[in-house]
Amino acid sequence: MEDKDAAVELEAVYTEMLQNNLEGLWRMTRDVPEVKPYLWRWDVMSRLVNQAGSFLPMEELAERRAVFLFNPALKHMAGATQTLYAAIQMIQPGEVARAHRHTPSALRFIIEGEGAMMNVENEVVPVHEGDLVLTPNWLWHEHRNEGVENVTWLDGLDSPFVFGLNAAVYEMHPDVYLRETKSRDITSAGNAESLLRPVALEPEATAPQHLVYRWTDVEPALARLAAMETTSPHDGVAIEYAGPNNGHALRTMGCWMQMLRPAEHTEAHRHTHSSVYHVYRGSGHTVIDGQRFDWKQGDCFVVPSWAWHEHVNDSDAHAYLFSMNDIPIMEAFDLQREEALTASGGHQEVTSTFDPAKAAS
Ligand code: GTQ
Ligand code: FE2
Repeated sequence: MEDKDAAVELEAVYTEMLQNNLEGLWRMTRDVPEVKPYLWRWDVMSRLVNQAGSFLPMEELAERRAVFLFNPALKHMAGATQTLYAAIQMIQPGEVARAHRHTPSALRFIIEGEGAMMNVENEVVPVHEGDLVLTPNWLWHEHRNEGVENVTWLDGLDSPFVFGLNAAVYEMHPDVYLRETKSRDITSAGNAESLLRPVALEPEATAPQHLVYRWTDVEPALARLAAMETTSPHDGVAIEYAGPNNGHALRTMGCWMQMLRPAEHTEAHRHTHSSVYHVYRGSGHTVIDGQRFDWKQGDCFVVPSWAWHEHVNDSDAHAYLFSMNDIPIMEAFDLQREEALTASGGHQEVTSTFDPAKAAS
């Protein structure tokens, strides 16, 4: 009888707690969205971006013709992971995506098409397939297509992280367009080797800030690295696009290019940082938490935090995987943790195969 009274009283305490926006820690249920591994196929993404684009002129597009990739666990926010936003952006000949700036930082990796010019704080940069262009936060940026074909690139932003901090601030340029429209070609490539750091080596804190990294520098850097065997069992032949933020390109995001040689199969590991991958060239598959994700050129996929993953090149050509990650955020707060899979020669058991048609939400 006493016990029953106590239970009733405790229930009343809980009710009153909730009415006052209080809760016992011992009653807490975890309510953190579990970001899922996922893969978006290039043929689907490019077809839909182009179809939408054929109906919508730039004026109707909130300034950018971008279609973002949302994680099925993050239906109410624009995020491929908790920290990383990714989108496919397309610009048609003659179009200008007007100037703006914002507190989220951004990167663009050019997927296909020639003739685009990116203006970052009045530096005008002609971009080509495979190039990486940065817009560190709060720099004005505008994009133009001065060519004769559509140009498509991958956008990467730290916007989910910045939104999570409630720190997103955005401004349109008062003059609509930036002044400089002619290239001063700052390609900055002068010393490509200092821009491209083997992932297997410790970063140097002092790399200069660069806005553009050329594929024509990255490809030979990877070939040299492969010859030197400065490779990691988990990442293959991998370079980081270096920058001044403890060695990383942006304060919040790092960028890598990984080369997988024919038949190369990396060993599985997991880490607290998350990554979004884009298959620049080649085909193969990645096993993420026991699930097999087959990929080919143009596809994008997510490796969530703390998910086991290993990459396999199934072809007899080199495969190149571009990726963005949130390593700089993890390092800033001392959250970097990593674990290697030691059992079974470092390989996971494959228990299922991902099918985007079935996995769509
Ligand atoms: O091109 O400036 O996909 O500001 C999302 C936000 C692209 C851009 C996006 C942006 C941009
Ligand atoms: Fe922007």
